[in-house]
Amino acid sequence: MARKPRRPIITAFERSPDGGKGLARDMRVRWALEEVGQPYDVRLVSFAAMKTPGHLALHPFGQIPTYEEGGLVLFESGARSSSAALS
Ligand SMILES: N[C@@H](CCC(=O)N[C@@H](CS)C(=O)NCC(=O)O)C(=O)O
Repeated sequence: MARKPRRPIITAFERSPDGGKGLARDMRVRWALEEVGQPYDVRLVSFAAMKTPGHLALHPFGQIPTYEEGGLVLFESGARSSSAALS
């Protein structure tokens, strides 16, 4: 039986300081994933939620974006974008 491909999840601001004009660093990851045609889901997080243990387990600086794919967790947008470009 074929396994269903895992759909990555990225995090982004629930409310961004710029009013959601796409200036936060999740844009780098979104752009890279869109370029390679990789579908993904987005989990929106509040500033308070970013500082909770649950989010800090994904991102030690309590920031966005994070990237989860199966058991893999990345928190540096440049690293994730480069990885997408090379895959
Ligand atoms: N070097 C990190 C920087 C991440 C970063 O600066 N995230 C900002 C949004 S663009 C953030 O979460 N700021 C909220 C905070 O620091 O509390 C990356 O490129 O992923």
